[in-house]
Amino acid sequence: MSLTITEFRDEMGIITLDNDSKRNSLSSELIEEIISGLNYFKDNDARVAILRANKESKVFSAGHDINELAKPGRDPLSYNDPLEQVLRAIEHFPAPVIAMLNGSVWGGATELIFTCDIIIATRKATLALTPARIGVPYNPNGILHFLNMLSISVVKELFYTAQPLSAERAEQLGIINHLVAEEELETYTFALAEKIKKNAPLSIAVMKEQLRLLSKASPLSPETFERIQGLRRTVYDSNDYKEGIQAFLEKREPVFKGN
Ligand code: YXS
Repeated sequence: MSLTITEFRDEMGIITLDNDSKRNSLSSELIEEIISGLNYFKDNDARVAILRANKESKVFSAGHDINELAKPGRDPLSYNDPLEQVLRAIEHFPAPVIAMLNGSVWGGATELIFTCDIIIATRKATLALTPARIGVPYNPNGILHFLNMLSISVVKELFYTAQPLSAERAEQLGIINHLVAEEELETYTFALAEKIKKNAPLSIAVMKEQLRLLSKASPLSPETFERIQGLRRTVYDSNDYKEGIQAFLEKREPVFKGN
């Protein structure tokens, strides 16, 4: 049974997350469908792609599928984790990817949205960063995605509180490009997509890749990288990481003890 709906017409691809019973949580299966949809669009010279959920979905995506999080002792956000793969698929997709939001976004799905090129949302959209809620040590590339878009004080607040950011505040902070009324969301998004389609695709593709390369151009010495990995290991080896996952699966609030 498909977890997404993939459409392609007039050089525009649309991927609709369609697994509301599991709040569009980013399972490896759902991620595989997103990546293959993007590959199909690329093979057919799409000039723009739209990533959305169903119209009536209250949750755009609940983030990484917690059932699939690496067991304690292994890095939950390693380079080849499905979430990291879909983030790279969006970053390397040679045309703009527009996120169309009308519901709440959680955890790794918030990074997925930040990785998109343009965000159009209604007031029902909220964005939450949740590693501290689960006991996950977010990864450097992921943190850099947020640091490239926000002041460090806002990034700290989002990571430390794990509280959802309102659409209004996200627009004020420049995360959401356009905040529109619910009844206008589709027409506004498709109209913007049409404007992009009329422009030179090679120019856009190369500017998108330059923006990706320049935004990541922060040199890390091997020693710094290894120190970060060592720090992250103390977290994903911890009892708190185990407790965060267990609490979610048992549908109860976690009790973190700092070890
Ligand atoms: O019990 P059933 O089978 O009906 O399934 C429930 C939930 O277990 C399931 N579900 C998820 N399954 C796997 N991974 C998830 N992230 C996930 N979220 C939800 O969907 C069914 C309905 O969930 P329910 O009853 O809670 O729905 P609700 O409408 O009352 O509440 C919607 C949410 C999104 C507020 C709630 O489901 C929720 O808080 N979900 C977890 C959000 C979250 O903490 N996501 C972070 C995942 S970890 C991650 O993304 C990164 C690793 S990190 O943490 O580092 O950012």
